[in-house]
Amino acid sequence: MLRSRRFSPATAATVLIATAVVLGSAPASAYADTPLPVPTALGTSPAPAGGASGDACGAEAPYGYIGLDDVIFSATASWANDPQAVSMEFDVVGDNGSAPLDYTEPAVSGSPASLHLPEGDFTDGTTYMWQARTVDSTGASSAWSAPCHFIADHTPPPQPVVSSTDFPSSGTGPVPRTTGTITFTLPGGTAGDATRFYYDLDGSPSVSTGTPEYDDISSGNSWVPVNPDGTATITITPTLAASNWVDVQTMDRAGNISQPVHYSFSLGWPTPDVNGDLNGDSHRDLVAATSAGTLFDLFGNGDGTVQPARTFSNETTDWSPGLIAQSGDYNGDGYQDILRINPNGVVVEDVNNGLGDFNEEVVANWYRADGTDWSKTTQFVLPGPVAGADTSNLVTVENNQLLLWTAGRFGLTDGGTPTVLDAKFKGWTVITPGDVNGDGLPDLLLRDNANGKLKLALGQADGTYGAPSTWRTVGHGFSSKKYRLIVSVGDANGDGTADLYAVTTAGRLVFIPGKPGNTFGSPVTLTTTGIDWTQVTSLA
Ligand SMILES: [Ca+2]
Ligand SMILES: [Ca+2]
Ligand SMILES: [Ca+2]
Ligand SMILES: [Ca+2]
Repeated sequence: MLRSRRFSPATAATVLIATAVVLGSAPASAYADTPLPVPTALGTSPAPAGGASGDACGAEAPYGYIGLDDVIFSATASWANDPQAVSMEFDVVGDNGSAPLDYTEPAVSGSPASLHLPEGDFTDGTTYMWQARTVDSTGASSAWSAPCHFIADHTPPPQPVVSSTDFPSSGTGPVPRTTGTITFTLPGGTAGDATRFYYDLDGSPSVSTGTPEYDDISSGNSWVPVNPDGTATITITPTLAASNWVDVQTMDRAGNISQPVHYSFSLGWPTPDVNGDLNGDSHRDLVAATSAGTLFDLFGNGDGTVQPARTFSNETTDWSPGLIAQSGDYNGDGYQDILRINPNGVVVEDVNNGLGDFNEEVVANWYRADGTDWSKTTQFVLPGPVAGADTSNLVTVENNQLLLWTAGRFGLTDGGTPTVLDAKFKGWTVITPGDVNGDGLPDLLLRDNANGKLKLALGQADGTYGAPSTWRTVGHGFSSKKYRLIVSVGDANGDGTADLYAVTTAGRLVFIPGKPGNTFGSPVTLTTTGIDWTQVTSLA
């Protein structure tokens, strides 16, 4: 009779509740030939941390911890049909004698049903057991699920003391780009329940105020595990001149974090890097942008060879569409920067942090007098500073004209109108070897793409280069059929002559050493760069 589909729902509910009381167990549904389903896949968000099972339920002791945060309980059940609106009942019971938290939430067959309770519903140090069951509108219910557990931990961990002999908090430390250590120490000589120190070097100051929150850690921060004695040591390479800082917060097993500690230290000023050196080791380096949008650094070894190409994961710029050029420090911090024509046809400055990491882009004042942009530029190079200067004039090719733009740290000068160096530059490539004749003025190499001749144009005191008729042939065999890309970063092997790097049409990077008298030696293939040179679209 209890399972009759013609039975009155109201009567059935009454009978079922009475039966449940009498029998002390959950009755079957009045409307299905099978009992209501027992929920499975129980879990909380956040999941309990630091417990035995490591799952989201906490089935077995020792139970895990949930910190200062709201808790979302979820459970799933499936049923064939739903004539009487099956829903999910959650029952959460603390071991501190407080009233159970019992709520019934809507449910959909096969999908998680959830209950969201605020962090204020939970008491620090209390162990909670919770279960779920399905119920329908007749009052019928399934058996309870197997119990889940967690312990509420609302006590944030202590702040660490920050110390460093390499980077002392008073006085002036070493020069930027010195690698050294900083130590975090918790009071009492023990980790307690602290698990991690989150830290950020020279980042935005942490915004935590008042009660520390569970999830205030910025996603970009690094972390180290806390040793049993409550300490951890990090190794860093700060790059800013003068003022640097580290922000650190302790995290405990439940995910609670301490208030931040702000540790500031002062460094000296870097000696400005030479042109072409992107990482401060005095060796000339290359940068290569690919069609996939990646920028690779190829740090020179000082002998013309380069190290395997490397990228920096924090560079989010899409480098694929634009031309890049290097030579000059455009923000005055002593580190060599990159200029780039971005996809909008705008010249931007990509700021080097001193390690070859260009993660900050500045839209500066590279405005042309006629109001047009740089989208028609087909070649884009920086010849290098006049001796004693930080920044370089700009040379471009546009409409088959070789153009000189006088420029400084803050962009184009002289009103943003170019000087035409050669009005018939079709089929030529401009290369920037720096000052090859030692007069302090940067010179140019010009390649005839078809016949492979290299010509030298000496820089003049007024910044120009003399008419093409004065360019002197200094090399042969450099045709574009052989070398798809060809550049110079000056003297890469330290013998006093400007050298060349080229990408062959077969997809290899070669080093071509300069020889006395402005001639060139045999190309040397560099085989250990680790990148596909057929994908490189711009080299500088
Ligand atoms: Ca270097
Ligand atoms: Ca710079
Ligand atoms: Ca010169
Ligand atoms: Ca050389």
